[in-house]
Amino acid sequence: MTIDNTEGARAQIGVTGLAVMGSNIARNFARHGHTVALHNRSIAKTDALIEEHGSEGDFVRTETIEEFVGALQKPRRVLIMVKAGDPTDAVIEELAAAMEPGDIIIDGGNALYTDTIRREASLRERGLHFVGAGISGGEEGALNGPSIMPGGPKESYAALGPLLESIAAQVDGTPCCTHIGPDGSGHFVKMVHNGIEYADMQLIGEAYNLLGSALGYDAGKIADVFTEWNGGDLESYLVEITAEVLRQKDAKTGKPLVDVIVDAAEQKGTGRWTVKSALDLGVPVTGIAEAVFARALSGSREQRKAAVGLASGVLADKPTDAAQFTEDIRQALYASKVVAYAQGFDQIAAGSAEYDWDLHPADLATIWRGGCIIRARFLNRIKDAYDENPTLPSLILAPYFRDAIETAIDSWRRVVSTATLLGIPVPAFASSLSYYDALRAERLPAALTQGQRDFFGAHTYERVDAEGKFHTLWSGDRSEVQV
Ligand code: NBP
Repeated sequence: MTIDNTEGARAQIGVTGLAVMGSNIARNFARHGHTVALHNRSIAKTDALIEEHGSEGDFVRTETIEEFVGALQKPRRVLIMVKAGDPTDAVIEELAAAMEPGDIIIDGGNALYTDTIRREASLRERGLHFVGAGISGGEEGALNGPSIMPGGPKESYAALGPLLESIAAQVDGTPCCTHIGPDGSGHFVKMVHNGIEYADMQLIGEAYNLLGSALGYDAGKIADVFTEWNGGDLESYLVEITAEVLRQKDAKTGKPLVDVIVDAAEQKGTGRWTVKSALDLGVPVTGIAEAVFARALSGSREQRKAAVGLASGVLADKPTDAAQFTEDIRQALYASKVVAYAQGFDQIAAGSAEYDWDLHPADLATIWRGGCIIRARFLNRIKDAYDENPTLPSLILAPYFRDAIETAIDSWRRVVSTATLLGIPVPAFASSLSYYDALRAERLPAALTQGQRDFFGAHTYERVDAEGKFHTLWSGDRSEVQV
């Protein structure tokens, strides 16, 4: 049932799901002069928001879905900010029953993009617009300006875009929000964004570990290194907060907080989703995969406890030139980060081709420059690279990044080899370097793989000097036949 109370239908946007993300986004809308209808399954969160922040703007308190929908101007725009998964389906169903054709439902939760594709198709059949919007920036971003990645029907963006752009982060006068593409594309790029975030955090973690384990720096000194790095090419939100976390003292013990935090990293699943999707698409996202596995290994606490004391073999001496090794680590971090982003953008290109989304990498680099967790100075360089050549075969081949890696390559090799000789794990640094070496190799051992596959499974191979598929009669006279 729809209650169309025209007099009362004054809200430009409705937000349902008023936990931390939803209430901060609702406040952000209100602070930008929009009238916001509020709804939450349990009324307590709605009332708490109005009591604590009601003075920040124009809110409409509603209790039932019908009241909520009736409070909205047409076309009605409702942002769902509930727990991803079944709760989202339940809320969509309730809303869809109360809404009319042409209305817009936006899911701002961390939905799996295939769920978004399914939901969009089903709501389209009912005449409703469904927008799967990736939102990055955590609680703080939601309140003060997130990066927003809305997918879905382009025509709904005309009614929705200006609202979302008004609350998004702004960089150089450009909002960190743009229409991404059809159906699940917004949540897909948000997923890859999170995957890149995993890789970035793992690389920073490896740099921190090297500074501590190879150079003997304490947390405070490592914080200073990160602060210095943040003044250069590595300038980014994650590098900035790394210094802050490392500088934090534990009130109870007086030690650096990081030294009393259990070293087992948790994950909510978007990194894992990114890797699963990359496996399906056949895209090597080695940096992201290593980051997901590194978190899993860190969390295997019983196994790790049992393995402490295993032989390290003879270890090399620690580097004597601390300044040089610190610079080597900085270079290795930058080069590995370029690889992680290159792989993430490859996955976006593959997803775009698979689902016919026509995604624009330069647009993504633009809206990731502010508001989101991976915001970084070098996203400007990525935007420039794709503006110059939208069909770059790999980000690594853009002149700017090619030069950056050429500058970093000797340092990168020294870091990976030194870490190995010192017994310090650097899975993301090492796999990124191996990826780079494999990408630039003229010949790969895949020729042998093809020979083996033909031997045991008659899977055939191609020749470097002739067209077609070939098979060697391995269990016969070993002559070759064309198939
Ligand atoms: P949560 O993910 O903790 O979800 C809590 C909200 O979901 C509450 O409003 C709760 O209502 C509602 N809800 C649940 Br649980 N089951 C429901 C159901 N069956 N029907 C209706 N409502 C239901 O909140 P959050 O951390 O604010 O995140 C919201 C969304 O934003 C999630 O999808 C999350 O993945 C995504 N996200 C979070 C972040 C972040 O940094 N936290 C960043 C980006 C995106 P109740 O009050 O009645 O229990």
